[in-house]
Amino acid sequence: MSNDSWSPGGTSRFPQGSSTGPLRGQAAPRPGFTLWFTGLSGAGKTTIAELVGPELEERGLTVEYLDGDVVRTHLSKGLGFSKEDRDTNIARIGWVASRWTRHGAAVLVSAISPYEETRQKARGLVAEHGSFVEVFVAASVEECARRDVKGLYEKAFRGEIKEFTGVSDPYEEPSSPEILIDTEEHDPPESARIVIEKLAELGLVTEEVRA
Ligand code: ADX
Repeated sequence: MSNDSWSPGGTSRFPQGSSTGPLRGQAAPRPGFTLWFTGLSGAGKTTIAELVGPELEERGLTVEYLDGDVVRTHLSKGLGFSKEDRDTNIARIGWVASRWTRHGAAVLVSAISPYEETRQKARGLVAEHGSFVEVFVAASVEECARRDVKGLYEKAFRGEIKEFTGVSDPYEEPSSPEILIDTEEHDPPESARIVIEKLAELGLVTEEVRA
């Protein structure tokens, strides 16, 4: 090797802890990934993410959650549900997800994210640093309205909430998600299992927790 500064005993030109230089004697950082749960309100995005998260932690991963409802009380406070505001919300979530992904975390995003093009932009940001795994959490409007966990569908049908996704606002289904879960067919634990199995297939986690 012409530059022997990386050989054992050599002196690194980079200060300890520099994010730009290799850290001698340490394994390369594990690439992170973002699991992007998209689907109607009430389809089960958050429920599944909250089951998958602990499974990932048990496998030694650092997990961060970015949930639309929560993000809208902080980073996206004040944004509404026009296309422009939803796009801004998703762009922000995508950007934060890409930063965490860059540091090797497993990021669990749960947001309706109704527009294909906007999800694709988030994918592009994350893919610069790690894997983007789109999870389409599918359930019909009728089923989500039947569940109506937050009582919002009833209001939307009465016209008391405008621009409500699936009722009076569009939802563009993902054209080629890595994972598709029909939550009318699978209960939450089964759905979480489907996600873990796919992550294992993609080589992002081990299927079983190592003892
Ligand atoms: S997104 O379209 O920008 O991705 P996000 O996931 O952050 O939406 O927020 C959706 C949540 O906001 C829903 O789960 C619901 O609790 C609430 N909400 C309030 N108004 C609306 C609306 N008009 N359309 C959809 N969700 C709404």
